[in-house]
Amino acid sequence: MSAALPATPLGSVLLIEDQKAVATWARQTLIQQVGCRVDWAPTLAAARACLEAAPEPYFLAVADLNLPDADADGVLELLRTHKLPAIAVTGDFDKALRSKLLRQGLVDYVLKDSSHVYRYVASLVQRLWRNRSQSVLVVDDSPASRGLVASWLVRQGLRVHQAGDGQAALDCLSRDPAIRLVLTDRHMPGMDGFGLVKALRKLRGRDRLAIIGVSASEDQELSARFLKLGANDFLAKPFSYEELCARVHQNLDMLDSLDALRELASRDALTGLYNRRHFFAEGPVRLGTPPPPQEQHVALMLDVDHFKQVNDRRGHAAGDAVLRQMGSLLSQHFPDGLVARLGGEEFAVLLTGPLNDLYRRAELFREHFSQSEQHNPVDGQAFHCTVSVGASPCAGQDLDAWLRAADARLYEAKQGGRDRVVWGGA
Ligand code: GH3
Ligand code: MG
Repeated sequence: MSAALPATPLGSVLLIEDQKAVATWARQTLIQQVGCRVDWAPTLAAARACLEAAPEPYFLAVADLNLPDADADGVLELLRTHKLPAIAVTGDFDKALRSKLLRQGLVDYVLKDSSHVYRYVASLVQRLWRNRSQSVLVVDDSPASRGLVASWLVRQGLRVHQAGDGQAALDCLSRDPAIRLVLTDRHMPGMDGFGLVKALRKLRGRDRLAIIGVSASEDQELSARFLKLGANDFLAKPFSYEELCARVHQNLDMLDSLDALRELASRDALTGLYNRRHFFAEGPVRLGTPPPPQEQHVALMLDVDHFKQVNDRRGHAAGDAVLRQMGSLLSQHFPDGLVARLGGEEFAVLLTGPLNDLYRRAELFREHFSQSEQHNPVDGQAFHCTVSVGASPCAGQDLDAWLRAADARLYEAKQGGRDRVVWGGA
């Protein structure tokens, strides 16, 4: 379980656009909103040069289809040759162009009809980047329609599983618990779409798994029943590529937003460590998992020594810097632990391993913290702090009793002169 917020490195986008002002605007929006690298090519020749010189393949192209040295066919040909997924941004649009773009396997197209266009493109780029790590499941007994929907979703960069009936879908979900969205047809042999929605909802709520019901449009009762049984959304057959993408993206966006909210609610803003709430929600899960043979669960309670003096003598900002340093060292030393700031200058870590190992690691952490230089961000002065640690192996299934034992050892460490680890049971 990682203790600090994960960073997501983003890929590079090739922006093909001949008008400098538009390209500048598009580039800025992509960088600010998505955080990706953007290379700009004003002509087809420049785009070809970028593609040949790029140290790593581009993740996506955002391409204007009318360039001084090429028309739409030329641009599409280059993208196809380099197998580069692309979003077309175009001013002229008609039915023929739409079917040509979709036939050529473009990920999407956007109409250049407002100043918001690149904000929309940026949100699409962000979605497509996230899709690379998202699994979805298409459930339909017709291999032809299942295959078509699956191929459209693959074009969106998603990892796609397929199943021919409800039972096969449940088996697939147990093999890949990372599946985030299920698109299910109504009529199937064995367990049908309604049965599948019911079974899925017993496993996961609407905030963890999105379900889109699919069926023929004439029967309005079908959509109502899908939704009442717990589906998040409904698609009436026949649907277009664009309609499918919009629904799938909306549902995945909703799940991502909920994940981000959950993540925010479980973190301490100052240190980035988990907060007290998350610690007490996850602690019992750890406690309930028996340790491997020869290993034990151990709780560490840690408290910065004479921390009030740091605040009083050097100011609150210096105190905050110490707490941030504590957070960063704890994450470094205990990436396998449940690490949290319980409040103020009090931290806790739940670890699992051979006792001798954990004892050594706790000592090593204490030593590293005492030796590391703290910096006052206001006057730049360097100073040192120490930390006291109480460590207690787990004896039973009561998290509070376990933590009380570690806290009693922490008290002994303070009484014994601070800057030490005291180890022992209740
Ligand atoms: P001991 O060695 O016995 O642990 O003494 P101490 O001074 O560290 O402990 P005490 O409980 O007396 O003081 C803790 C101080 O931590 C008091 C409080 O103002 C300060 N504190 C709590 N939260 C924060 C914070 O977020 N930032 C800063 N800068 N100070 C904080
Ligand atoms: Mg203290």
